[in-house]
Amino acid sequence: MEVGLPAERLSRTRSAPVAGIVHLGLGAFFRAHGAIYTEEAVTASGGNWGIVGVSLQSGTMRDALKPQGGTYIALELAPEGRKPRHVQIVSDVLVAPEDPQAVLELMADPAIRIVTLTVTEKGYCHQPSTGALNLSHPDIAHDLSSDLPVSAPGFLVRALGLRRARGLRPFTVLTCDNLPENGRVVRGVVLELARRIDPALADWIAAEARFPATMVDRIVPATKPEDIAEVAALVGAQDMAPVMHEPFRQWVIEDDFVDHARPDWGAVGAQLVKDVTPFEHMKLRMLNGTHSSLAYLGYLGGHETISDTVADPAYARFVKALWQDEIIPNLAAPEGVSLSDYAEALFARYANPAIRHRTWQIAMDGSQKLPQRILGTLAEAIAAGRPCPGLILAVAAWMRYVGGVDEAGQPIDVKDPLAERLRALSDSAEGGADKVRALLTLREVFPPELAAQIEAPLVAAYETLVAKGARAAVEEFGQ
Ligand code: CS2
Repeated sequence: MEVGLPAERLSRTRSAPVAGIVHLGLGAFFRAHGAIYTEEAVTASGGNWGIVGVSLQSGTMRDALKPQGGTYIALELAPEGRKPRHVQIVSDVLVAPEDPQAVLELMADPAIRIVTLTVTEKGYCHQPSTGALNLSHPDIAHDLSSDLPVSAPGFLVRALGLRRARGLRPFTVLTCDNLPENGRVVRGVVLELARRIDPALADWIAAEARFPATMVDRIVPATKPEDIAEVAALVGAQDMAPVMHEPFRQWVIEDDFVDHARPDWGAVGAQLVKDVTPFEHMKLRMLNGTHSSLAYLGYLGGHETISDTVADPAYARFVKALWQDEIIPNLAAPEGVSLSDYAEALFARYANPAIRHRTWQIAMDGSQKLPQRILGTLAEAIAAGRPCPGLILAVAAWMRYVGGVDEAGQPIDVKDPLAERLRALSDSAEGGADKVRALLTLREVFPPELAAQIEAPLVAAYETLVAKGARAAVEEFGQ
């Protein structure tokens, strides 16, 4: 018996608009970002832009949201206080593995004009270092031979195939994942898969569908059991799937939609632009690049969250040096943006003590994140003759982390699609230098030229981490 929780369940107080959007991968991030922008856009300007969510893996989200009519609380966490909002734009949730045909029929419904996605980096089934579809991925192998798909690219291709067969217009595919040129990546994997299934379908998609790029930003830590209790106490009803988020949000969208059909996101603060690339690079390298660096070095140094990590003066100095000395000099600012101001604002966001964003959570899936977050900056810096010792230390910390044992000799729960291979590579060698060399052979992550260029400083950084520990290495950094 849970004590102190209200018995009443959260419930819908107004109907959702007719659905015009299907969202694949209904996790916390989209519910705290794209869903809220969409609800506000409909309130501001109208339109049939209700959202039906699809879970590609399990029924957990559907089981939590259905009894609440698809609604949930988004709790804004600012240093000065909390602000709940009852989000009601999601009308239904389907679970793809239970009934893939129902998901395809939904995506082929003429009322659906946009399919948005947050399936994480690994959900695109591409090679992170090249962007090409990974044909040996088991889900892709499955989707090539079955018309009931399991992967996100598979659902997009088969649903577009149904629309073509029925004489309908395609939908716009709007990716909201943290990948550089994310529109081009999703277009690439969809076309490659379609071409192998039906070349005429691929031609039609290439000519008629649209894959705008986006830059998405809001810090949304995974919901914890204590958050559920906090929200219940605050709103007086039980919500089994609330989302916790910071006040800041940004959404930059390439304005290229099939038949110009989209919600009026521009009315509620989204930026609709011709070229998203400079915004994506800025965000991925300055925010996500330092997030990952702080995650590995912070975790190894014994810090549980990002705000704890940057409250440690050694790490605060370190992250500021990463921005000023290593990342900004290799970045072209989007028009009208000051990168130093952006860095300052990022620091304040990281320091927000109300956001408990675990270093362990951000450390997940590093093999899929490192290339666009850190290695791109490194490659360009080396080409320009600028060393980046801080980013090298961060990559070394990732190598320590995926070795699976922390500085106190305790196991690390490494979550990564390549976790087993990473551990095997690390374990295949005895000393630090050989471990680094073994991990550098991972072609999914490190292009050969870059691997050769960073090997020596990486070995040195790794050995420092082993000898002194992450906190001391960060403390000594730059002195
Ligand atoms: C984080 C991101 O988990 C992670 O890897 O770096 O989720 C980050 O919080 C968001 O991209 C912020 O917009």
